[in-house]
Amino acid sequence: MDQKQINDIAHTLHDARLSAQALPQFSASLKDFKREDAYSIQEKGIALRVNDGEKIIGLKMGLTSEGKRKQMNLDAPLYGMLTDTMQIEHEGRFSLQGSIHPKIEPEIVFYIDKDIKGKVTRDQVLESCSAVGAALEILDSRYEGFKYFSMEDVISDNSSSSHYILGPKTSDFKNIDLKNLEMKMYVNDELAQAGTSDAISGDPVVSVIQLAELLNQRGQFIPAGCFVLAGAATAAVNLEKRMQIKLEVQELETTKVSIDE
Ligand code: OOG
Ligand code: MG
Repeated sequence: MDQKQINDIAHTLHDARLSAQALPQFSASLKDFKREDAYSIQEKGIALRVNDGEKIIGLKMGLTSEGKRKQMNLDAPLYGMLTDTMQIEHEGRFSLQGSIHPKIEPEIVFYIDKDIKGKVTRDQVLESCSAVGAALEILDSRYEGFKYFSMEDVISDNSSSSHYILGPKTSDFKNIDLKNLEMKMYVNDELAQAGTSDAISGDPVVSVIQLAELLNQRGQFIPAGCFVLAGAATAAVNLEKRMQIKLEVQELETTKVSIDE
C-alpha cells in the first residue's frame, strides 16, 4: 500500500468518526491489505488527532481475552492509542451523541513510570509500573455493523477506540495477585458481565509484555508516563441511554460512569 492510500484511508476514518457515519470495511475492496499498512493507517489517524490538539497519553491492548476474540470473531491481540480527549472522568457522564454503536467493557489499567522496550519479563513490567486500577473502555467502530471485520480493518480504526474511564489508582499493588482478581461489571446495579483477570492474556501483565513486543516490531516502545489498558476480560455490552455502569475489581477501587439521556 502506498503512502497516499494510507493517508486517504486515515482521513476517511477520521471523518467517519467526527461525523458519526459508519463505513463499509476496507478489506472488502482491498486485495493486499497488510498488518503493517493497518498500523501505518492507525498512526496517521492519530497524527490527525494530535494535529487537532489532542495528546497521546495511553495505549490499549485488545482482543487479549477469549471472550472478546469470540465476540469479534478475530484471533490475535492488537493495540491502539489513547488521547486525553477520549477520557471521561471516573463517576462522570458520557453522552451517546457523536457515537455510532458504542459498547463498554471491563479492563485493568497499568500506570507506567519507566520506558518498557522490546522483550521484557513480568518482573520488569511490574518494576516499571507505579500503580494499577480498574478501568472501563467505551468502544465504537467506524464500520457498519461493528462485527466480523478483518484485523486490518480494526487496527486501521485505532482498534475501535472511543473513550475510557480510569478508576482511582492503587499504588500499593505488589502483594496483589493481579492474575486472580474477580471482575464484575454492573448495568443499573444488575450483574452484566463477570470474569477473572486471568481471562486477560492469562495474566494482565502479559498483555503489557505483548504490547511492548508488538510496538518493538514497529521500532516503538511503551513510554514512561503513559498508561496501558490491558484488554477486556469479558465480552462488551451495548450502551444505551440512562445506563449506570459500575466495574468492581477485587482488591482495586470501583469505577463508574453514567450514560446521559
Ligand atoms: C476491538 C478492540 C478490542 C479489547 O479490550 O479486547 C478491545 C474491538 O472489539 O472492536 O479493546
Ligand atoms: Mg478494550
